[in-house]
Amino acid sequence: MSQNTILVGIAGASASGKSLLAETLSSAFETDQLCMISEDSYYKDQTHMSMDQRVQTNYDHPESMDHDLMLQHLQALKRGETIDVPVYDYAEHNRSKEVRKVSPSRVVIYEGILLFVDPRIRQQFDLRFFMDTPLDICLIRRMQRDIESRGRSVESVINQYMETVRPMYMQFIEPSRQHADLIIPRGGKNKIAIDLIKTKIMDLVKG
Ligand code: UZR
Ligand code: MG
Repeated sequence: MSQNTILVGIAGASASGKSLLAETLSSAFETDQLCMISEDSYYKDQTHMSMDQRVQTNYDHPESMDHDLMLQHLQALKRGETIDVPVYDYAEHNRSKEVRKVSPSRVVIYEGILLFVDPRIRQQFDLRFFMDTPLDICLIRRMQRDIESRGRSVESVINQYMETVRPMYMQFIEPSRQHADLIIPRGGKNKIAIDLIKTKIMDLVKG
């Protein structure tokens, strides 16, 4: 690969529409031209911990992420190297034995709640976007998603929200928005914002 890989970071609250924006953008590109990686893949390996301990982990705190590995991967992609991205197992609250091989396409989009917190990580991105979706909308979407697809109850979603999701958002994620190049209101369905971002990425792709 002779041309540099363009690294795009999309951050914001849990259930703010990061994945939706990333997926919408990726549909505008050829599959071999763009790929997406979720920050969830970089939750730390917790094999040495019991299930009881794993449940206690604060998954909204920067310490829960293996940002060292993510930094290595971002640098490797820039050098044109293929990376082995861990596959996270939500049921086990742990990194699985599987990896996903990702070869550096022209554009790589990372999406995740804590991407702009660690200065070493955020500096790697050529473009930084922050989803500015109102927190009440995020909570409602999270409630629907976690009950439908992660087997949670209303009580457990509310408890987690009050114990970690909201406080960590206030402490780490919200302040990290200052590092974004563009703040996107109303979530992943903002058509004008999507068009502008698409155009900007295409400009970079053309060099
Ligand atoms: P997104 N998360 C879990 O619920 N369980 C895990 O084992 C790992 C992560 C949640 C995490 C965070 N927090 O809010 C969310 N909690 O996944 C981030 N509590 O994912 O950005 O797609 O919402
Ligand atoms: Mg997501």
